Amino acid sequence: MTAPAGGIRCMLMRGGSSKGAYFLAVDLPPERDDLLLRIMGSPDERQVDGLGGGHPLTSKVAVVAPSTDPGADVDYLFLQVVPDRAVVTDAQTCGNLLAGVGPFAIERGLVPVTGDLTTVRIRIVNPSVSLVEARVRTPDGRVRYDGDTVMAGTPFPAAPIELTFPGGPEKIFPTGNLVDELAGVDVTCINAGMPVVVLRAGDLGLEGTETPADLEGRRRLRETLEAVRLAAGAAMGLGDVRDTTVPKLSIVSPARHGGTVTTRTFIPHRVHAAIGVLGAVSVAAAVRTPGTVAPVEGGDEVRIEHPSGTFDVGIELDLGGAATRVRRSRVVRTARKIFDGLVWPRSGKATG
Ligand code: NQM
Repeated sequence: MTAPAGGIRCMLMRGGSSKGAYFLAVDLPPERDDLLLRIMGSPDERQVDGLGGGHPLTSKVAVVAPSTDPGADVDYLFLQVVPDRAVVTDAQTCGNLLAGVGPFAIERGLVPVTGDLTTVRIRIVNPSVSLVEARVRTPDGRVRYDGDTVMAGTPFPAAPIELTFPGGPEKIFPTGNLVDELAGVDVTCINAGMPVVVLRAGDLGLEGTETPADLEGRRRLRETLEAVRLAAGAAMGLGDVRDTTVPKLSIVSPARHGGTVTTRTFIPHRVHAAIGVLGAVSVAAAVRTPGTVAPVEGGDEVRIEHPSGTFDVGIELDLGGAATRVRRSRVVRTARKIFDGLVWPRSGKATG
């Protein structure tokens, strides 16, 4: 196959602490995955021949379309393009790229501006359907990206985007237990929007404050975590997770800076520079549910400490042991349009 002569319409955006390529679904052909690999520069750990930044956090794609659901304005499909392998997976969503979906939908004319603040109702279509409301600053009839909101994991301030999730999956403890022993380690398997395995740092011989590079350099630790993850995939009903990016693994320890808990999160093989959005919602639900591996008493506000700062999650739970449910959660993110134009994929075939 050769590259299309005219290029493909694409917007590059920072969404939260991640970066990705945003497309309208109508601008992508049916043989989408192979095309996305060539656009992003995969498989190549540096992704030097494409838009990807050589890390899972900067190798992401959002596909947006008008929604057929009367309760939503747009549908958001997230695709993780693995940098060093010819893999595009829809097994997870991404709450960071989600921050850019509202602005993108407004910029592409899918949602009209309604005063200083425009609410975009987004239907997340993978891995299962859920709804979220994004409140985007739109003074002067346009998306405002500039602002004063500082977000850990991103060095520069920008305009806030409030994301409100009116609920979570039916069953946030998919194994039916608050604690499971998997591959010899006590863990809490939770999914309040992102499947996460929560482990205590002390059980792994860690302090919990190690740097991402230090953790990624520990071969034995990575082997243990992968054994736990594969067992968790089966226990959480996700099947064989060898080639997918879920579940994530969050290693928790006591807060050091006045927050609720310290985290280091494998996503699942690289260590997150901060923490994912829905990953943070899952960790917040785990720490506020008595009986998990890391319960921390407190109210609806959870401050998660991570390698580059803190992440605040508002979470309202209906507590009930392993039957606990999320009533509502909310986070504040920022996003920024970096580039809008046409992207030319390399020619040839990325797979096979
Ligand atoms: O958990 C990284 C990110 C994410 C996902 C990952 C995310 C989320 O920071 O909702 O945002 O865990 O793969 O972009």
